[in-house]
Amino acid sequence: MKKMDKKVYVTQPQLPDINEYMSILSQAWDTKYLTNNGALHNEFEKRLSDYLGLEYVSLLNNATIALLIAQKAIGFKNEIITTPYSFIATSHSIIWNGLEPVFVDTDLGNGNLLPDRIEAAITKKTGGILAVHNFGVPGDLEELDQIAKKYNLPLIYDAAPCMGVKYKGASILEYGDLSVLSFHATKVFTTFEGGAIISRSAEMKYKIDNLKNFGIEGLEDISAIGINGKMNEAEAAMGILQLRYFDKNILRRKKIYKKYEEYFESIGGIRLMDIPKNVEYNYGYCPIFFSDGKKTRDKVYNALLNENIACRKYWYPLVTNHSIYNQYKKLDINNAQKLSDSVLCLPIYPDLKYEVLEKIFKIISFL
Ligand code: T4K
Repeated sequence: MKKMDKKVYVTQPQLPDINEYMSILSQAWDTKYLTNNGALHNEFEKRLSDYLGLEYVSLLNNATIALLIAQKAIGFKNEIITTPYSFIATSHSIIWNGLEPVFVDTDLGNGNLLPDRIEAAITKKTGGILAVHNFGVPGDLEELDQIAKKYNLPLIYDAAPCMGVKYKGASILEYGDLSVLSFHATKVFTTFEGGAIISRSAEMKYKIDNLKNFGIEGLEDISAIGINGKMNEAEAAMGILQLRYFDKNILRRKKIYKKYEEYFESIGGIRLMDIPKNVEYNYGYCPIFFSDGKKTRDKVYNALLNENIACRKYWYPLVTNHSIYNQYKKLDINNAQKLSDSVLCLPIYPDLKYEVLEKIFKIISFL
């Protein structure tokens, strides 16, 4: 089999003509205003809020800082119930805030926290829930909401991969007290680095905007121990540009995902994640799960790599299997372990060539 000439990555950002970007960025050149709530920042924030149909949007420099700020703003304390099946930033952010993560299990369908496991883990020490819309697909949103309300616990969603995802016809970001988006280069929508926090009130947005700017209230007044979480003008210009093409890009991703779906349905033995019918997905990831776990997963991973096609085992190892996490509390997390041992994320991005898909199918069918 002929190797791919050029390395194929698990993802690639979608970049329009650079001149289009430069013409937006030139505004910052004209004003020499590069950051600290510049005109492009404010324009992107407004356009994003309109696009999402959500009133309270704050732009940040990345989702990790956004997670730190969100937890401070909502008042997370003591122990935080969270998932072991995520990118490491989810649980790192809890520990960076001086809090203790408590890991509970996920479902097997799409890797989201199981509401009954969350409820069973709640104690007097519990001071918040940090759930993830894993791979951008929601879990049981209504039930999580009810549990958070019943126990009076703040609920934050790490919605890093969720730009554009809809649940029951509206943005998935409407759920929880706060939601955090990532605009990293590996996400469906990118501002190089970047992120956002979606809040529910003008007061909360004000608090978040204050915390992301060192807590500066006025020239001689600091009202909180803030941090530098600001999005700069170059990133905001990119955001404005990305919004122009975003819907088209999702459609192109969807076509690729459907090809994968058709192929895996035809061969059996490998399943894709559960995407509920009431979800409009952004096709940010194409994870497949192998019924016999690591054995075939690793074989396929190595065979693809050998042909210059780089896939990723998101999320392997499980967060709780890193030795630096030994000291933190985990309950029964068997499903999460199973997912971590059997997942492979295949390349998916708007420019991905169908010939690459054909190649991937051929490699898999030979094994
Ligand atoms: N919560 C969740 C659930 C997350 O998934 C993430 C981030 C966060 C929180 C935190 O968000 P941020 O603070 O980053 O905004 C990446 C990203 O660094 C990370 O943002 C992302 N999740 C995570 C899933 O993946 P790596 O180390 O796997 O990325 P890397 O550099 O290996 O890139 C993967 C592939 O993407 C490359 O093989 C090629 C392609 N690529 C990458 C970059 C950076 C490009 O084509 N262009 C690029 O500029 O972590």
